[in-house]
Amino acid sequence: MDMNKNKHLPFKGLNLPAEEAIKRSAEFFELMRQRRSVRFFSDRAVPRQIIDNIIKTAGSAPSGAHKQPWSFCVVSNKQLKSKIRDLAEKEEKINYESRMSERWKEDLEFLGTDNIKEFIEIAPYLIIVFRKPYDFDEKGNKTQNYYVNESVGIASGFLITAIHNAGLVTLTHTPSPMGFLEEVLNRPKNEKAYLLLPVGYPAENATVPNLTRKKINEIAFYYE
Ligand code: IYR
Repeated sequence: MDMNKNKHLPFKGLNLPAEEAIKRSAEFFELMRQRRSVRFFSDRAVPRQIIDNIIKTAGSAPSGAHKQPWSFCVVSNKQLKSKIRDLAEKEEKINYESRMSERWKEDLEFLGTDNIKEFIEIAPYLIIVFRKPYDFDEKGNKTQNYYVNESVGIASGFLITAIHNAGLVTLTHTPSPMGFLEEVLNRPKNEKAYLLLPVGYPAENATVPNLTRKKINEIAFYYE
């Protein structure tokens, strides 16, 4: 690799002693295994600074050719949230009534979901993640982005992790087709809605499905 093509900077990393690294990795797992997708939100206010910090965290994700092919729209306006709820429910009604197969609906039964999406109005913030298949340079010429789905998926993972780390909850909501989000938020034509994340505190009486996660031996295969 020719590192002189473009100047590289020295990098040391965190450089933790093994013992410390083991402890931190175990503690981080303990934190992350408590994350759940939550569908019942409180209207308790969330400080804007937290929202800024979690989005900065999402923006630190790796991306194809470092193109950072994402935008994060933050909606707290009540009228706009109501409008988004209304449009999301219209799509979800068609999804549940005709677009989703019987098998798909059976697979979702344990979640107890339907086309009613109250959380869109109750959560103090909605973060709508957009992916950008292409961009524009300063002259307005189209530029290419790479591995956009992978990049935006990773950034969304960072975002969800940051939300949980701040003691907040979210849900990866995809009221598809999501073109209405591009229209209602007046996004440029190179932005495609990717995920809708309600962000807030859980409702006092919130519940989550009783689910278990795959064990390490079901998901990890070591070649030693
Ligand atoms: N988008 C619908 C249906 C739905 C689909 C999947 I895959 C889920 O994991 C959960 C729900 C809804 O939000 O209700």
